Amino acid sequence: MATHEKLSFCRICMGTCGMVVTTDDAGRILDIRADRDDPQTWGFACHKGLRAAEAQANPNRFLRPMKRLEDGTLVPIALETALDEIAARLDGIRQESGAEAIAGYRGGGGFFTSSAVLMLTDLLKALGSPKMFSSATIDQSAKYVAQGRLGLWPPGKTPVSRCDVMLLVGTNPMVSVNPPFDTRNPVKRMKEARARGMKLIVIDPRRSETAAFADVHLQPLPGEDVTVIAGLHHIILREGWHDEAFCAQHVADLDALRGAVARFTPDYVAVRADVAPELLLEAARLFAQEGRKGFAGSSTGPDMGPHSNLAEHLIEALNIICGKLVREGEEVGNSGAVLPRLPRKAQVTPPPRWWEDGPKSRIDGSGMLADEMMTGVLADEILVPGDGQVRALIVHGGNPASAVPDQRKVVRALRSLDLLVCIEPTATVTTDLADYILPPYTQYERPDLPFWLYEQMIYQDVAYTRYTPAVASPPAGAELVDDWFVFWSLAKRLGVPIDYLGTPLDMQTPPTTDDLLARVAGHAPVSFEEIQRQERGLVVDSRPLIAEPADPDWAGRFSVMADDVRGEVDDVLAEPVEDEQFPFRFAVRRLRETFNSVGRDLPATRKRVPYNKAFINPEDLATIGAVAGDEVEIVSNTGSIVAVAEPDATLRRRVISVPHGFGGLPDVESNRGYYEDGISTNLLLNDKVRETINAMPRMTGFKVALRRIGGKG
Ligand SMILES: Nc1nc2c(c(=O)[nH]1)N[C@H]1C(S)=C(S)[C@@H](COP(=O)(O)OP(=O)(O)OC[C@H]3O[C@@H](n4cnc5c(=O)[nH]c(N)nc54)[C@H](O)[C@@H]3O)O[C@H]1N2
Ligand SMILES: Nc1nc2c(c(=O)[nH]1)N[C@H]1C(S)=C(S)[C@@H](COP(=O)(O)OP(=O)(O)OC[C@H]3O[C@@H](n4cnc5c(=O)[nH]c(N)nc54)[C@H](O)[C@@H]3O)O[C@H]1N2
Ligand code: SF4
Ligand SMILES: [Mo]
Repeated sequence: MATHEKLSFCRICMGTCGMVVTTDDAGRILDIRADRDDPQTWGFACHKGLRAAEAQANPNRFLRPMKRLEDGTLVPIALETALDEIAARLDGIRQESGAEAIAGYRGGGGFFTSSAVLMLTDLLKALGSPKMFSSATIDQSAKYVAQGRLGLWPPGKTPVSRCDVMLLVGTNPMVSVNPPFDTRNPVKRMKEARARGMKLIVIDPRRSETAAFADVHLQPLPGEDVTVIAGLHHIILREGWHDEAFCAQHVADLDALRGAVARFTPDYVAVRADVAPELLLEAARLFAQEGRKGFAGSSTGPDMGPHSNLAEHLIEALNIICGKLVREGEEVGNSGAVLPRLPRKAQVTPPPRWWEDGPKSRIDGSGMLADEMMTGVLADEILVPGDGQVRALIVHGGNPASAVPDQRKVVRALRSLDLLVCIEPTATVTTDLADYILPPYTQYERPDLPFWLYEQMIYQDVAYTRYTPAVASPPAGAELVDDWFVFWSLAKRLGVPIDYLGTPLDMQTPPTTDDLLARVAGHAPVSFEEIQRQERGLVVDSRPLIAEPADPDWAGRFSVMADDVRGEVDDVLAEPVEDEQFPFRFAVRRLRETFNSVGRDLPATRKRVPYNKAFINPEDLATIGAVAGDEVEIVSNTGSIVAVAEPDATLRRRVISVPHGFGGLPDVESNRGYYEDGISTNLLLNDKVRETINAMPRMTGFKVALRRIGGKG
């Protein structure tokens, strides 16, 4: 049989790695390799992306729509019949309990499907339900909260390639290939940046692959980012290292910030977060004084910890007080690839506090962010009786039974639903609970654009995008569905027209995936056909976009220390730091080989990572009398898990780090056990303590105890 090589790009993560995909005549993926001639990613690809052939042939893949019978067994069902039945059940629920009883959850698989990414939200809107949830609010939604309370700066931040200095807090982009670092071949770009003299400060309890590049590496206890960053503010303001002229023009309440950080002296930071005062001073000096261009950026470390909104707020406030933003006359990073190229004025849009208007959760009064409700209240929205109780959930490319704290409660909630529908390619702990499973085309089987929703949060220096056609075909006999087709078909059956990206969809004739992608790219400076023509993508507009001067009478200012923010600072100062019962802290971390719960069932991955280990500093391990391979128990105030200990000298002491995304369903006979599936770290978490505004649970930096159980069971 002949083989064919086609260019495409990987959509598992934000890396957008250019790939060469080899298929047979039937479109089966035989092989995949990184495209060395890719103009953006220069031959980079990782273990996950290189498993495309295995992923396509994964025996855990669903190849037909499935329906669960009364006795719990799953049987195939024709797509149109499944859609009829689902629509009828949604209609019944809508009539009995109102549209609010219908909810949606979008996970990573949904986010990375560019033609359909926002359409579940639009379907719910058309039905009249605000109950859209997503993985964003169990991730870094602190970034929305911080912007919403500080104010916005339209020119944005300096792209990585032009930074003199970077401060990275709780992020390991060399492995996660995630912002705030440039995601296009991050390792090579880091080496280049270091070679041209960029200074790097990293704050991470682990000497991560990213920290290994740092000039200064602070290794605080996890969960203390507020303490450490407030300490940096304290030093910078005390020494007068901030940008006074920028603050005078653009900041409303610098003195309030000064007051709020007064007690975060280097000594206080040392006692509380265990960071040496000299190192803190050096980090502050380097960030504020070394070069004008750069920024502080973060990811899950601070954004999943206690007081995550405040931590993120203080990180962004560092950029503001040091004037580390793209300034008047400077070039904006990405002027807009598929999002519109708009003029950017170097002036502050006052704090929009979006969540204060619009629908509120009946559970805790939390509002909406980016058209979504907060996933931290999803389980209660399902479980708590009353008007608006959620009875049906449509899951678009997500695995909430794995991803959402706390696992036992979420599983109970999902079980209690009248209807659970998953648009999902592979068997997961969530599909184990679903009434219907509609398997979609997987990445190489559909046309696509790169992840565009956060285009401007990815700090690249060009307005680049690319198109891929479908380069592979699904296995013979498969009946798959385009993600968007589910939403379109349900809307049609329920008689509600969908507005997609601001324009109504034809509800008689379905669009094609390319029609929808053309809509996504509707604001690009070049035509969609031109984007389609360029096999390796293109810079859609190479004219620099220069930040314009502020309007002369412009009154918008950043608010760096509003009253509610100050209240959170006081809460931090008032809370107890040590807890004798729980002397360790838990730290999130990601693995090279898996993507949350995705990919761990692939043979080559199982070989490398059969289950999730507990990473512990060797000296800590010795204090409990344990050695590598022993089972240890990790106990939090909510639950406990048992995992195999792996000594890890890159971790500071008093920290335990276990990757998430593992484990079967809890407390059921079908659970194959730790050595087959690992264990869910969400058994340690609860949704009782939630941050204000985004209801974010505490997923890192919480206190735990550790004890040895014994040898391998
Ligand atoms: N290979 C791989 N890549 C991924 C993913 C994956 O699962 N695997 N997941 C993707 C997703 S969904 C996301 S959101 C991104 C996340 O991207 P990142 O946030 O960069 O993810 P991590 O690699 O876990 O890096 C988090 C770092 O924070 C540190 N840390 C833990 N707790 C704290 C704390 O309290 N404070 C501080 N300062 N640091 C702390 C950890 O030691 C770790 O080095 O990655 C994406 N990319
Ligand atoms: N304890 C703990 N919990 C966490 C985290 C943590 O660090 N610690 N991290 C959190 C973070 S940052 C995130 S983003 C969430 C992730 O939350 P989720 O996104 O809900 O979880 P994933 O495991 O990434 O599941 C993605 C699903 O999408 C499916 N998928 C893949 N490709 C496609 C496709 O083309 N179409 C469709 N329809 N589906 C597809 C995959 O098979 C998979 O089941 O988890 C959060 N939960
Ligand atoms: S880094 Fe890996 S998972 Fe991410 S896009 Fe590249 S190959 Fe895919
Ligand atoms: Mo995430």
